[in-house]
Amino acid sequence: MLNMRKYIYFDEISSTNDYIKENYNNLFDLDIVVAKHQTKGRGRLSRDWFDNSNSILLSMLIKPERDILIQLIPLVASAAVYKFLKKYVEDVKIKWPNDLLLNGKKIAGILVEAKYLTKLEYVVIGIGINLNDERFVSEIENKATSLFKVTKQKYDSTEMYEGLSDALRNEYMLFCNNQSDFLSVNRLNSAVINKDVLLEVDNKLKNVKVLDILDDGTILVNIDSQNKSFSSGEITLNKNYIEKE
Ligand code: BT5
Repeated sequence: MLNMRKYIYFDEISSTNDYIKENYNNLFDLDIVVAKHQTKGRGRLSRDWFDNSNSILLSMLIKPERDILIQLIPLVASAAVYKFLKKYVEDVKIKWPNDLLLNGKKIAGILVEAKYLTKLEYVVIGIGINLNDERFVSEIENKATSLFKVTKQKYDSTEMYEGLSDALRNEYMLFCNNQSDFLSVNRLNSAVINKDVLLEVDNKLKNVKVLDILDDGTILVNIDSQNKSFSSGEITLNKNYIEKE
């Protein structure tokens, strides 16, 4: 059931994903937690998510009534972030499975985490979007961008939190009703389909050509002259976007 709470706000928190994971028993389906700053912001595989108190840091809790295909959730979130960003900028691309790029640089990342006991207990969708950042820490300065850097405008963070919350809840509810166009949004605006890229497979970088994103959320690539699909993996696009430090 959709409750009317807009979101739970913190000036500072370790990580909005961690807050939801620690408190999910006391939270409702579609509750959203936002923070101005995270002291332990995380990406996938324990990587850091950096912020200068200038970005959107937001997580949404899903308490599913029935099982959902979890590997589709990053793509549902990507479609929501894509639609949200397109209100402000043109050249938004989705780098499967969880990055949003502007002019080839990363403007947003998505971290989906889930807990299973006897069934799927919850899913947390965490989203970081660089908003008013004028510069970044040295680790990411060559590969990150913000809405400010591209449009030279500053954005009201409350308005942006609310806009992203609406976009995310809306996309997820459409997904639950089988009405979401998230797969076609991911395909049509993909940064990787029809590109020769590097894909990390078993800790090795392989040259592959990306052919498609399949209906189950996996990526179909041509690798060693064979077509294979992968459910997760790191893709490196070009010298502007080097995922491995
Ligand atoms: C992600 O991981 O891109 C997921 C990021 C999710 C962050 C949100 S913020 C709200 C919620 N609470 C959390 O604690 N996390 C979520 P991944 O694909 O693993 O990418 C991580 C990599 O992105 C890092 O290793 C850096 O190279 C790069 N990176 C870190 N901070 C960045 C930033 N602000 N902008 C662009 N790139 C960044």
